[in-house]
Amino acid sequence: MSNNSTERLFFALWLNEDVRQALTKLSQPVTQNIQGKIIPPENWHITLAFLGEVDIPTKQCMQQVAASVQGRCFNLSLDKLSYWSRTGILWLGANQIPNTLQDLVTRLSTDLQDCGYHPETRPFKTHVTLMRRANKIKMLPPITPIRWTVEDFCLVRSTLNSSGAHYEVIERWLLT
Ligand code: 2AM
Repeated sequence: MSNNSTERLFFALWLNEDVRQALTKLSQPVTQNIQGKIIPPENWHITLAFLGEVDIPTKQCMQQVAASVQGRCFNLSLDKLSYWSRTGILWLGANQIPNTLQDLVTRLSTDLQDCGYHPETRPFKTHVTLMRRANKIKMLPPITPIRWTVEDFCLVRSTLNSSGAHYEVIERWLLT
């Protein structure tokens, strides 16, 4: 739970409008036939580092790290529709992870440790969560890849309201 002095935060790649529209067209015919919780398009993103509840000095430290990263811009082909049966997560991801993206994740998770961040022990998985608690899915259709030129990364605030999680981009850093 958030209180006045902490915020639930994560670093992410935030879909631009073109990619969001293309993914809306791609996902609607798929998710309408599956029972589960559909993640609304305005919440779609790729998490780079989940920070959890952080206080103001920690947030400022993490913002300084983000500003020092100086990552490179890259092309991502979202070409893999998949399902994790254990968690019921339906997701869109990429068969090829650009080195530039992996470098960005590694740099963030290394440098954020100076602010008290505990890095993921699992390898980074590029994914946009489309559904949670999805019922058993036997077959997923082939998809037309969505190309995305990723030009920035963001710090996002997560709050819970009666309809679920609400995400708000609070700062962006350009990839050049
Ligand atoms: P997910 O979509 O794969 O579940 C905000 O909660 C974002 O951070 C979600 O995209 C979620 O990924 C990701 N995340 C990673 N680790 C998390 C954790 N321990 N708790 C909640 N969200 C986490």
